[in-house]
Amino acid sequence: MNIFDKFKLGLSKSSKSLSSGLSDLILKKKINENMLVELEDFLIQADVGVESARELREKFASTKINSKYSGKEEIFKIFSDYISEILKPLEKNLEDISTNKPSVILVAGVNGVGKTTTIGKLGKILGQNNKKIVLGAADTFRAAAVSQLEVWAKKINADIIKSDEGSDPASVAYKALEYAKKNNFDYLLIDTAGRLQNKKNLMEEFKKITKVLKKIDSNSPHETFLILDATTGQSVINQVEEFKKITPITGIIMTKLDGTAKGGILLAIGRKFKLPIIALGMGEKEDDLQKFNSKYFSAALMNV
Ligand SMILES: Nc1nc2c(ncn2[C@@H]2O[C@H](COP(=O)(O)OP(=O)(O)O)[C@@H](O)[C@H]2O)c(=O)[nH]1
Ligand SMILES: [Mg+2]
Repeated sequence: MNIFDKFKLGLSKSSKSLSSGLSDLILKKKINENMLVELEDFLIQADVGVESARELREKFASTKINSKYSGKEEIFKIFSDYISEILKPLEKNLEDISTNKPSVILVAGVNGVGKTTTIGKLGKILGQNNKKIVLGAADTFRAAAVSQLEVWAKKINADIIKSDEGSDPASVAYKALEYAKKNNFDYLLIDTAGRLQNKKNLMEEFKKITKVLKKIDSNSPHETFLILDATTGQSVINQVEEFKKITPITGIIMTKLDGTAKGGILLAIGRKFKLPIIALGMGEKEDDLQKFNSKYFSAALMNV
């Protein structure tokens, strides 16, 4: 399967609901004020965000389209062009982050969004061309979190640095970076716990992790990726806002796009926060993380 096909498959639920909804609205009704209001409502329901819904409505209103004669593709293209316009500047190439040795990537996000799984998949991508990967198990809150990361380390042939359940996450991060540096690793990916309900603790934890990493390399962590679960809908907006207060975010990875019909949420996030988008999770397996590509995303979402 080529990469575009993977995007199409991963976004098929969203694409189906968005494109059939739009077809119903645009092609079966006359373009008038009522229809435009319906269109905006539909887009808001599809989780693209209120700003994007309004802008899309305006774009559509100002375009001279005679629905009788225009092909569906032509109309969908207006939408897919808008999506690329917003998301293209946010593409961030994974290869560009490898200028440090080791490059330290801290992974943040609330419980269950897919942090550990994404670290495994990301490690597989970054480990191509014999790059050496080590994982730091700094989610010491649950023993299961460490063993889950161990399974991934084996699967992708990476090393892992861990400690006992309940031990200090910052000390794991420190040990992991020490190890990565001494053994000439290319990437260190650090897993963290995501108890956002205890924001003060989480903030302290991130502060401490960052502080000890800087003792070894003052520029680290080089990246902090926030993982967002697309199936949780509008609450991801709140998660970005909260995590931005906790630690500087250098990129976003959205997971579980395969499990939702509301993949338009990526547009809402992109439009609102303008944070770089690194990759998209479209399944649970090791090859189910795709580097972000705005063209593929918009074309797959709009089914053009
Ligand atoms: N369908 C689907 N499931 C995912 C994806 N990413 C993660 N998951 C699943 O989400 C669940 C939680 O993932 P986990 O990595 O443990 O989340 P964490 O608590 O943030 O570390 C697991 O069952 C994963 O297999 C994805 O892109 N698609
Ligand atoms: Mg985890």
